[in-house]
Amino acid sequence: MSSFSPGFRGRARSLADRLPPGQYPTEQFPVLSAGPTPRVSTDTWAFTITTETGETHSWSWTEMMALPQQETVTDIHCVTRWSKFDTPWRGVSLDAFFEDVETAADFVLAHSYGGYTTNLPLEDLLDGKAWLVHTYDGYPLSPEHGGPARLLVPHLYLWKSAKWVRGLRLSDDDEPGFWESVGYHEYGDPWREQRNWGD
Ligand SMILES: Nc1nc2c(c(=O)[nH]1)N[C@H]1C(S)=C(S)[C@@H](COP(=O)(O)O)O[C@H]1N2
Ligand SMILES: [Mo]
Repeated sequence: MSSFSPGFRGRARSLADRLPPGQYPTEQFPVLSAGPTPRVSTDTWAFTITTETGETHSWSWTEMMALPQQETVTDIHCVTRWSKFDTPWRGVSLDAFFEDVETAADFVLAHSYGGYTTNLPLEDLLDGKAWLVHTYDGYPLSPEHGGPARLLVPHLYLWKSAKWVRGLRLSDDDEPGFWESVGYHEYGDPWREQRNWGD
C-alpha cells in the first residue's frame, strides 16, 4: 500500500508551491542531532505506547516488522530552513500501533533512545499522517538519521520527527519536549512558519 503527500494528488504542483515560507530546497540530507548518536540494536529495540492510565503496549523489532508496511514519499521541512522534496520512506503507520490502544488523551510526548523528547497532539499522529520508519531510499535507516527507527511526521517541522524513537507517552496535558522547552513552537506548522514561541 502506498500513500503520497498532498503534492502528488490531483494536479501537479510546482516546486515553489511545495516550499513553505522562509525555506530553501536542498538535495542534501543534513544531519541535525542535539547529542551523540545512540547505537540501538534491533535485538533489544522496543517501541512502547503508554496511555494516560499507565497501560503499556510494546512491540519488539520482529513484531513491528510483522505489522502492515507502507511506502511514503513526502517533502520534509527543517526549522533551520532547508526543505527536501520527495523523500522515500518505508515503515508502519502510527494508526497500526494505535489500533488496540484505548485512550482519551489529547497529547503525546515522544521519547527517544538518548533522551530526546518532543510533544505533539495525538491527532497529528493518526489518520495516515505519521509513521514509524526504518527504511530510507531502499536502505536501512542510518544511525545518524535515526536508525533503526524514527518517527516521521512530515506535515510538521522535522524536529517533531523524533530519531531513535522508543516510545510515546499519552497525556491530557501538553508537556513541552526538548526543543519546545527552550523556545521552539509547541506545534511547528511549517506553512504557518511556527518556528518559535509566539509565531
Ligand atoms: N532523538 C532525536 N531526534 C531528533 C533530533 C535530535 O536531536 N534527537 N533532532 C531533530 C531535528 S531538530 C531535526 S531537523 C531532525 C533532523 O533529522 P535528520 O538528522 O535525519 O536530518 O531530527 C529531529 N529529531
Ligand atoms: Mo531541526
